[in-house]
Amino acid sequence: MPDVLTIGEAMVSLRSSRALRLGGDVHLSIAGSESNVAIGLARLGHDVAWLGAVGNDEPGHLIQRTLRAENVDTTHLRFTDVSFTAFIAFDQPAHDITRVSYHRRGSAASTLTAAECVGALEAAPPRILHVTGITPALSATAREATLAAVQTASAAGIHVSLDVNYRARLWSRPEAATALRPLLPHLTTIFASDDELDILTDAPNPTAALLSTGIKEVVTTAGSKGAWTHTESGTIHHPALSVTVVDSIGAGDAFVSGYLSATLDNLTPEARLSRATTSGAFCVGTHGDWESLPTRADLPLLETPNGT
Ligand code: CKP
Ligand code: MG
Repeated sequence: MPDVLTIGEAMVSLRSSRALRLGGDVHLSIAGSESNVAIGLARLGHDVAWLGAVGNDEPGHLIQRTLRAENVDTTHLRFTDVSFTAFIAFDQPAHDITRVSYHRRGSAASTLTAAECVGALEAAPPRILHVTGITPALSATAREATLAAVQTASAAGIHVSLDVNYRARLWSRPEAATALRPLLPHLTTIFASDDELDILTDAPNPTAALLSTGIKEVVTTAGSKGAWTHTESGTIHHPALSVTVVDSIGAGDAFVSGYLSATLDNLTPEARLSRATTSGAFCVGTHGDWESLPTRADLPLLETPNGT
């Protein structure tokens, strides 16, 4: 039984230290929330598979090769000839400003189907299924695929985790609400930043309302203010670690991978938040969405500052 299956879109990423229109050197890598989480979990020693579709092109092969190198199981990676691998560009039009542009409409990942997600879950049921609110924004079939995956997993008693990850460039908040609210009855854990909860519910006390639907825990983050886990037994808070932030993109995924890792290790809610916060702190210290994610041996370096 694999520990985790994640489903989503992985893209090739181009990173420039100035405005992209000026040309010059770019750093080529991969990006994508769900594959970032998969890499984070694999680095922490878990057995994790990523499901997604990529173009039968060089970027698609870069994604496969990178995930394999990071010990992520790519059995469920599908190459398609009908569409291309998406790309994401990160450039710096001004000092300290990272601009993100997507080139993903009609991409390979938008051909994701319910049948392939359900098939993967049935062939090798994981302990946790992790999805994000990005995938249903890609296309109608990707939306159906996400819903079918969470329905199948929850019916099989699998822990289902959703990171809301609202992306204003992909859809409006009402569109996201329409697509994400039907997922709620099937979820075990929700990750959201504090300004994303109103996408999931109109209730004045969103966390209480979400817990009353049977969701076991709602984990909220607010950057440097730290993170909270809300359960029926109450709310606990964990402060953010004090580190120099170089690049915060990917921090949410790092946080999720640390949290799910500690969940797989059956740790307490406090310890889950602690590992999540530590993973997030590793991610923000350098450029790149996933490159600086910690291994298990790395965790104490930030848990006990200066590594002492
Ligand atoms: O919420 P995060 O900053 O952790 O997410 C970053 C990822 O998938 C990044 O890799 C990017 O490609 C994306 O989120 C996205 O689609 O925006
Ligand atoms: Mg996020």
